[in-house]
Amino acid sequence: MRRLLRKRPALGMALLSGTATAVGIAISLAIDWFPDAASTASKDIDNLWDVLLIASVPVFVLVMSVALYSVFAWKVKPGDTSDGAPIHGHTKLEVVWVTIPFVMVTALALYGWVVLDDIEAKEKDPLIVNVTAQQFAWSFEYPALDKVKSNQLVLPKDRRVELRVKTKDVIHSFWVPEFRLKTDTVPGLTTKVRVTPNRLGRYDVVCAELCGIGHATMRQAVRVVPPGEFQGWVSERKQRAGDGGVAAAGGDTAVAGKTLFADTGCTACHTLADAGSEASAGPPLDDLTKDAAKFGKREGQSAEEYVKTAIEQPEAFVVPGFTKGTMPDNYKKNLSSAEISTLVKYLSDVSGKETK
Ligand code: HEC
Ligand SMILES: [Cu+2]
Repeated sequence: MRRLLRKRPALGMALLSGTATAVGIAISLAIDWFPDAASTASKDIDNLWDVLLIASVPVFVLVMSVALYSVFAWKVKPGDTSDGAPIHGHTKLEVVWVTIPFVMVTALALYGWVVLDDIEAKEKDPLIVNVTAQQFAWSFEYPALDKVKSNQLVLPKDRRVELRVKTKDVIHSFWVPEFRLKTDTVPGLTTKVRVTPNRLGRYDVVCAELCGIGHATMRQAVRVVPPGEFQGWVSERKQRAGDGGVAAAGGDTAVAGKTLFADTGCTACHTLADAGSEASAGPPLDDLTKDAAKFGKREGQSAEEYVKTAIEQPEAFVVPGFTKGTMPDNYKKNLSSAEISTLVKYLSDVSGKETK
């Protein structure tokens, strides 16, 4: 190889670069870049990604080969302090290195545009979901389904969905990696994502734009369910909003509270032994009764009133040692009053008990 490079440098370089390109493409295609595909857009986007990789590797190898070759072939001799030869360009070469990238980039942009146009296509009668982002939580509302609200995004399989995404504060980014779709949430604008989920399962919606101290906790469940189950879920949500989930828990407020505590995402920030959560973005709630008595008295509130206010208006009193604005202040809006009383009852009961 060395002799070949010395005797016929062009042929040697071509052989080396060809091999590097083949190996590079093989490696980049073998890597499993994305999680399971769960929407009709996923396949198109994965193909687009592969084409981009196949197009990028040769460019990378070419640029690196020329750079490395130049470094070694025209290395200065020790003691040589003379200037390099004055060079005034090479028209043919310049035409080539402008034209080829221009054609490549244009072709790839066109391909990308066709794919985007395709996956964003409007379809008749989509299921509309209003998505609201705020530091540091997502909330979902189904305007055509009696304005059912939820902290989980539940979607029926194989139905076109239009997500209308807004933010109450800063820029966030709505991203469900399995759907391969992402949109920024921009103050003052409503951005849209159209998606047809086509794989049952439980995924996460994550915030993909650093948005403040609780950014990493801005992660909630997305469930794709069979259409029949979706209908059931909608009626169950309606019923839960009415009675705080007590009937669904067989009349047991403690069970209803525990379920609500987990489903609403409180477990993402609070430690509570009874709910099996161990998070530390917010104060541990196992000793809540102590705090409620101490801080509640200061505000002239009963313990239960203190807990209710802590959930409905977290800004009203900030537990020392924690940052104002970390706990989402949308629970009053997104939970029904029955659900909030279930939570208050549950937290007041469970934190009074000695838990292991
Ligand atoms: C993103 C993180 C986060 C989430 C999610 C969250 N909290 Fe909090 N929570 C906090 C922080 C931080 C504080 C302390 C600051 C404050 O008082 O506002 C707090 C304070 C509290 C307090 C007062 C605690 C005390 O010791 O006085 C209660 C009660 C509470 N949260 C209940 C809940 C419930 C119920 C949920 C779910 C519906 C929830 N939190 C969801 C972060 C969170
Ligand atoms: Cu965010």
